[in-house]
Order: sequence, then structure tokens, then C-alpha cells
Amino acid sequence: MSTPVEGSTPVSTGAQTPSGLKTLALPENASTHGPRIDALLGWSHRIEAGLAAIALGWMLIAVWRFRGAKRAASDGGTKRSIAFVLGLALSTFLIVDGTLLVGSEGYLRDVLWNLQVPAEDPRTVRIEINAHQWSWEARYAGEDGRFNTPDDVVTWNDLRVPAGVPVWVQLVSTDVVHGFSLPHFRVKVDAIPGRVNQTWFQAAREGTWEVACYQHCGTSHYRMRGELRALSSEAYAAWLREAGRQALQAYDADDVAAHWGWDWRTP
Ligand SMILES: [Cu+2]
Repeated sequence: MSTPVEGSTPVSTGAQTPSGLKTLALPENASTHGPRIDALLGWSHRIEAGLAAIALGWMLIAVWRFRGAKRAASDGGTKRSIAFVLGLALSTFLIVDGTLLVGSEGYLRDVLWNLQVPAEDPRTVRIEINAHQWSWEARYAGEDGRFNTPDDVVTWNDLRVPAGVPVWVQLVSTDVVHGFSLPHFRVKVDAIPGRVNQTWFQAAREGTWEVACYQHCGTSHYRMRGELRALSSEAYAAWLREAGRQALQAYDADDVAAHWGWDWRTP
């Protein structure tokens, strides 16, 4: 069930029927690239169902067709029959799997391996994320556009992005491996100590969704949740300006733990 958070829109946590019951369906999609991921999943499931039906059907037919047959002692096959079966298996494998591999190459490149961040897009919002046991700490560069400077905006379990704009995330972890996941955006990437990973997404509309950890990262892993709010561009800019102003006032050069940001990595 959704957990209403005081003063905000309830976070959507899963696909729900009108009566509020959860279904096995994917959570609603809130990103611009989500439909392609969902279509890929849908087609994979259809192909798997087809293959399973062929294999099971073949087995059932064989059981029915030879149900009264006498048990025959196995002779281990002749060289010719073994070669025939091996040849048949190998050709089936090459034709079926080869076709799938070649056919899905474009999809792999465009959808699953779509790591080409729209870095040239001047609207692209950059966020650094530091995962902890058990929270998400996020850092925005502030007005100067540079990270780890006094006007950086730092939030806890509270990601804010403008809707309809690419969001480029670079992330690490301070302790163990965490899994940064936006289920409603079909985004999953590991947060690993000592390594900067990256991903990007784009919210299709305004709203509030869940940020989850999908690696079992310790006893309170289940509590490692945050909110992602997709705002209008104006609301986002206003929030960032005000938060940056407050950050400047609260800046403490001696607070070493607060200075975990890094120079933005360019690919
Ligand atoms: Cu975690």
C-alpha cells in the first residue's frame, strides 16, 4: 500500500487495481523510456511462453502417442543417429538463438545499453548520489554549476527533478553495495564503494514516486527508501534557488563528512 508522507503526495509503490489490491503487473510507468523496456519484457515473455508451449506440447504428444509401447532397451544409438541428433540440436540452437541475438541487437543497443547520456543537452540536470546504510544522500551543484562547493544543495531521501528533462545521475556508496532503483522509471544501477556509476532517466510527467534499494544491504535494508518528485521546470528552479541560498548560509567548511562530492565525471 502507498504510505502517505506528511505534506506531500502519496508515493506510488506498485500497480494497483481500483479497489487498492496489488496485482502482478509492473508498477505504472512514469518515464519516457519505460514503454520500450516494458515492450522488450513483454516480447521476451511471449517468446518464452511460445518456446515452453512447443517443448511441453512435444512432450505431451510423445507421452500420449507412445503410452502403450513396450519398453525398449537403449542401444546407445549408432554413430549416424548420434551425429543426426547433435546436428539437429546444434542447427536449432544456431538458427533460433542466432535469430534472436541478431534481432535483439538493435534493442539491446537502444534500450538496455542506452548509456549514452544526453550530455550535450543544456537542460540536463546532474545529481550526485551517495548511498548509505540506510539512506540516499543527493547533491545538486547549485548556481555555480560545480560540485563540492558551498552552494551545493544536499538532500536526504528526497530527490527532486524537473519533469520532461534528462536527469543524469552519478552515484557511489560509503559502505556496502546498494542498488539505486526507480521502479516506476525502470531504472536500476548499483552504488558501489570506490566506484562512480552512472545512469540517466527522464520523468514523463509531474508526480511523486519511490526511490528503492534493491540490494540486500543490511538489517534495515527494507527502510532504505526515498521519494523522487518530478516538478514543473519553474517549481524545480525555484526550489533549487532557495535551497542553494539556505545551503550557503549553513555552509560549514569544518564539517568534513558533508564534503563527499566529486568533480563531475565526463564520459
Ligand atoms: Cu541499500
